[in-house]
This record gives sequence, structure tokens and C-alpha cells, in this order.
Amino acid sequence: MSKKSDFGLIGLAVMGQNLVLNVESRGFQVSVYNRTTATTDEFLAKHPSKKLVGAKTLEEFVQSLATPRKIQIMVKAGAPVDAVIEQLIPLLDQDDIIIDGGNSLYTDTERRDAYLAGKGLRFIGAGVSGGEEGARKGPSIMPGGPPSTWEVMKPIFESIAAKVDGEPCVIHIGPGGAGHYVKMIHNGIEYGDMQLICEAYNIFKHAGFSTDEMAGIFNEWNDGDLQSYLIQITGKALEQKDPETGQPIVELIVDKAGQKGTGQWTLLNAAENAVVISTINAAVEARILSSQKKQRVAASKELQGPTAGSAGILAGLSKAGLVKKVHDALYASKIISYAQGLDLIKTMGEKKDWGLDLGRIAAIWRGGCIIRAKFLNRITDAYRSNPSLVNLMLDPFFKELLNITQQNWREVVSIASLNGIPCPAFSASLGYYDSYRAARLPANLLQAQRDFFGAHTYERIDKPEGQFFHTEWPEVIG
Ligand code: NBP
Repeated sequence: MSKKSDFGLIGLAVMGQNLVLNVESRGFQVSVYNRTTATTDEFLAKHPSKKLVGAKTLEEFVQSLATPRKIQIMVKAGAPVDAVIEQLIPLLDQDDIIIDGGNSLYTDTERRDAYLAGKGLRFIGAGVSGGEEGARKGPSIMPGGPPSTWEVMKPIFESIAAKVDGEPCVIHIGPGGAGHYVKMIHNGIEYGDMQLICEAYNIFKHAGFSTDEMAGIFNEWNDGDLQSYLIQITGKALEQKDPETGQPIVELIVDKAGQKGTGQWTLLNAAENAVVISTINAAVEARILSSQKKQRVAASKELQGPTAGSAGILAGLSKAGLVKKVHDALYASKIISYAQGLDLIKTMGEKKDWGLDLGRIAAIWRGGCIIRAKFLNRITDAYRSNPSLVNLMLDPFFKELLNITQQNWREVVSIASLNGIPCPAFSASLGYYDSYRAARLPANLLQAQRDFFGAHTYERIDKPEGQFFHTEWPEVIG
């Protein structure tokens, strides 16, 4: 092909290949490059009729692109991104655009943004969510960078993104690392959603439900207010049988969860910003504990739990009654998880002066991405009607929902606790709800303790705010 390509992509692993096919399917000619050139050859051979240009070297790749060049990097996050950028720099011209579409840490994006700007190049750090299928059919895209660079990329991004109610699931998130930051929190929320679903499954399992029964519950929930991609795939995963044994494949999978880091990055950032994300925290820690399989198996023989068993879970309850209670616990906890994640985005957005629009961010999560869910419409509405909403829980719709579901939510946490079933995310969510709505917490005693051992002082309820006091506490011997 002699025509120069509209778009170039480096990194033909699962995400890169599918994104290329998506971009090409929207009428763009795409040049591709992969470090291992055999992968490029195989990819081109598989798609002979597409408007694709394969390059064996980066020089060839860069020369095949129309200027200003638009080059998306889809390689493993971290050092490989820097390596590719370094190789590209000498080959590019002023104002060419590099897009990092991987799961890069937002601080790396900020560093790269400043570095490339110093070289006269333009940079976009774009989070892409939706896995393989999203990349191929339409992901949710979270780009950050200068608005003028976004304007150049907008036609391509808008054409490849998922669409909901005719709106593309991509907006300019904000400057610098804002796009990758929001993608990171999206992933943290994804951790929370997944763990909450797993806790619901675990309660059902301990209550003696068959895997097929559980598949039916999740399939039914997917027709209601919990409708979401993750609920949908949970139902499908539970239905799946192992061809070798005929057993549900889920029950044959080792209970050790992996993680790639975005959840832990979210926790670190929340701690740095003093924002509570206890549901996401519980989800990340649940994965960590799950991975300590040997220790858990050993401890299961040493540490006692209650003896109630499945009769205890269903005591006085029909199966349908338990299903309704767990549904409400899941729904309420999910609201808390989003409230926390959005609180973190809001706090960080204000600190960095990114000008983030939470309603529009929730709107682009409605399609394409892993956390896509019916209730994101409600989150969008909440921020559209009140852009300065302090916490999602205070929106009238969610406030009412938490009120309606709370009794069942409390009962599920109690049932799980009394039966020794771990539900760290359900209970962390409830703990957050009860702490947030408490006009007085026991931190008065905590301040007394701090003042006792460290003369850290305290404020008094009967004196103006900002006046600090110290008590001469009795001496403690021994
Ligand atoms: P991987 O994250 O598995 O990366 C593999 C790609 O990176 C291959 O093309 C590989 O080339 C290339 N690469 C590596 Br590794 N080191 C390189 C280097 N030093 N120089 C040049 N290329 C190098 O691919 P992926 O799963 O498609 O993900 C791509 C990005 O998208 C990641 O940041 C990932 O976190 C993110 N993401 C993934 C998903 C998902 O569902 N997989 C979803 C959303 C976002 P080679 O073929 O020569 O080894």
C-alpha cells in the first residue's frame, strides 16, 4: 500500500491486535509493529484483506505513517513503554503523537508527558478497558493529556469506543496523568465488584446451593438492578462444565487469585490522599490472602470456627429469602465501593486541579469496560443533577437505596459472621456506611489516648473549633 497510514500501533499482544482490528474496521488504515516480528507476520497472514501495513523495523513503521503521526503503544506497562518511547524519539518529527494505551502508573505518564513535551512531541496517556472483547468491539477509553492533542485524536477514539445511547464511551479526562489515574481507580472498583460477587457466591455455597442453582441466581440478577457485565459473566462461568469430568469448571479452579498491580496502586494512592476505600482495600487483601493457600490449608486444621454449618445459614430462612438478602447486601456494598472510588477520584482531581467531571466519567464506564453496569446511569444522573455532590451515598436515589437494603445487608454480614464465612468486602462496606453516618465516633477516646502518651492535644466539644487542650494525665507505672 503506498498511501500513508492514519494510525500506527506497537505491541501486537491480545489488546494490540484487537484494537488494530477495531480501528481498521472504522475505515482507517493502520500500520503495525511488534518487537517479535514473527507475531506481526502471523497477524497479517490472518487478516489478508484488511487495510493493514506491517513493518519489520520501527524506521519502516514510522515512515509508513501520515503526519502528524499517531502512534499507540500497547506493550507491557513499565520499562517496556520507556524502551519503546526511547526507540521512537529519534525517528519522529515535531508534533507527532505517542499514545500509551497500556495500564501505566499515572506518575509514569506524568513523567513521560513532561519528557516528551521537552522533545517537541505530543503524548496521551490513555487507559483502555474492556479486555480483548472491548478492544475489538469498542472499549471504554480514558485519555489524559493536553486538550489540543485530544482534539486531534478525538475522531479515532470516538469511532472505536463503545457507544451507549449514541454517546461514545470516551471523553478527554483531563491533563497529564488524569486518564491513567482514572483507569487505575476504575480497576480498583473492578476489584471491589469482583470480590463482592465472590462473597455472595461463597455464602450461597456454604448454604448448600448447587453451582447450577447459583448460576440461575446470577443470571436472574442480571435481568434486574444488578445488571452488569461482571454479574453476567459470573452466571456464565458458573454454568460452564469441565469437558473432562463434567463438573462445574469453577469448582475445579484453585482458589488462588492473581493480580497485576492496579489494585495495590489504588490503595497506595488512597492512603497518600487520606481517602477511605475500605471495600477496594478488602478486595485487594482478599486476593492476597487467597494466594497464601498453603498457610490457609494449614490454619484450617488449627484455628476453630463456629460449628453452625449450612443449617445455621438457612435457619429460619428459605433459599429465596437468603437470595434476596444477599442481593441487597451486594447492591448496598457495591454502592459503597463506587462511593469510595469516586471520592478518591474527586479528592485527587481537586488536588491536581484536573477539572474532572465525575458524571461524565461514570457515563463512559456504562459501556465497553469491565465494570459496565446498569446502575452507572444512576451515578451519571447523580453527578449531572449535583456536580458538587460530596459523597455518592448522599444522592437522594442512593440514600434511599441504602436505607431500603440496609436491614438485609446487616443480616447477611451477621449470618456470615455467625457461620464463620469470610465476607471482608460486605462487612468493610457496612463499617464504612455506619462510620460515615455517625455524628460521633469513639475518636474522642482515641484523642485522649494520644494526648496521654504523646501530649498530642485535643479539641473540646464545649470550646470553639481550633483551640487545643492538653490534660496532665496520671502517671502510669509498669
Ligand atoms: P502484555 O501486557 O502481555 O504485553 C505484551 C506485549 O508487550 C508484546 O507485544 C510484547 O512484544 C511487548 N513488549 C514487551 Br513484554 N517488552 C517489550 C519491549 N521491551 N519492547 C517492545 N515491546 C515489548 O500485552 P496485553 O495483555 O495485550 O496488554 C497490553 C497493555 O494493555 C498492558 O499495559 C496491559 O496492562 C493493558 N491492558 C490489558 C488488558 C487485558 O485484558 N489483557 C486490559 C486492559 C489493559 P513481544 O511479542 O516481542 O514479546
